[in-house]
Amino acid sequence: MTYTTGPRIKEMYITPIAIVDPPLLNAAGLHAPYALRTVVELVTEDGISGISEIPGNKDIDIALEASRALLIGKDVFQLNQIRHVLEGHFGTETAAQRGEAPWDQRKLVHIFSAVEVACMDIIGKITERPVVDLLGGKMRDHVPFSAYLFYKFEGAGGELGFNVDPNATGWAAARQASALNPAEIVAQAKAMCKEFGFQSIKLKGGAFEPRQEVDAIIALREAFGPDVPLRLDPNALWTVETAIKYGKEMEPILEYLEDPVRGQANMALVRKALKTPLATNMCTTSFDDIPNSIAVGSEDIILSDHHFWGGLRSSMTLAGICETFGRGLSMHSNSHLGISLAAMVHLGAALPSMKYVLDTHYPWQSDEIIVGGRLKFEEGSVAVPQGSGLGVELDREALAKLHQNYLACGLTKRDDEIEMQKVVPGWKFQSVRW
Ligand code: GKR
Ligand code: MG
Repeated sequence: MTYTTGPRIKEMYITPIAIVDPPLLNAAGLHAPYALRTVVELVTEDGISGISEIPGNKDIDIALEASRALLIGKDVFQLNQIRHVLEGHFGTETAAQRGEAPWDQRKLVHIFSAVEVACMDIIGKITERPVVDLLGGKMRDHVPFSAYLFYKFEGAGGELGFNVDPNATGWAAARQASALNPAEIVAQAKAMCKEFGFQSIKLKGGAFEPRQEVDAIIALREAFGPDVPLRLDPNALWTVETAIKYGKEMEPILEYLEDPVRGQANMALVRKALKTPLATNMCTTSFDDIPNSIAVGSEDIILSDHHFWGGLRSSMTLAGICETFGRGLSMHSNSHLGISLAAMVHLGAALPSMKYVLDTHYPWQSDEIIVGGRLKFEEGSVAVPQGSGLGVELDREALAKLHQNYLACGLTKRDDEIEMQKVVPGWKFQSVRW
């Protein structure tokens, strides 16, 4: 395609949305009936549109609004300049600003990610190439993901809240069932693997005391056998002593143990004591963290996330660093829709190696904002979307409906502690619990 006035950004649309999310439990508490996302659309002077999706948070939306004036008129190909200008305006953020929750709370990385992915979608459309080609090209056609199990209360989320739809069948029924003990976790795993074809399983821990979560891992091993890799993620709630004790017990059956303890120093102690590899999306979460990660040896695998590492090209830089220093690389996720999934798939397809299949929350979501509806999984994998750019287009009707959900639900940021307190009065987040 030829353009007459240059691929310059003319419009930026920022749309917060709320998507149905079931009552999933984690170290920080309980998921609200809706998870928040923000959809960003950039439009060039030639009317070419590029889209992206990031975790929703009112403060980040306000910061995005503040970046609009800096972005209008910029050439979408000049991503280095765009980043420089945004950094100049917002200043730099330290790794410490990530916060103690399982998810990242920095603003700048989210803004970079939103802007870069939308620009790359546009660049792909102009050059008639998929985003994966802009990242150096495809290493695989299908990107494999892991089942992502959660302890949960009975309920479907959204307007149904804790109620259930009695007519639901298959995965829709399992998705709303409770999972509060090893047997229910195994039932959830069977339903999810049957529906999506996953061949690896991750259990989100940190919800119950370690004995129960380790028993669930043992039950999964008995149900699925030794060929299905298993992972457990207590989101840093364990002490070093607890992690070593239960880590040793699970040594024969875990593919990796994710963030058993808080901080690089503690992770390094656990790593020295165990044969099982350690993975993280909590202790090494930014480029600033890399030197100390290498110095102390805090983990074997870094769980990248383009929303938290500042975009797709930064994630490729991280892949290079991991290769150099012998770290494995996989991908972290949060509740998300198809624009994020498409970006994850393009990135996953470009990664030089894929020893550890990627995380995704996608099975827990039922809404969608892309034309054609929800992306399909076959044998646990998603095919790289066809077409230029991200290969997915915004369903504007769905976007409007999900924006209405946002306005109606009254949520402005994720706060799992407050949600948990609605069920267990007085419940408090503890950064280390067991
Ligand atoms: O969705 O509750 C959740 C997870 O706990 C998520 O927020 C984490 O960031 O998936 C994540 C993880 O691997 O730590
Ligand atoms: Mg994690």
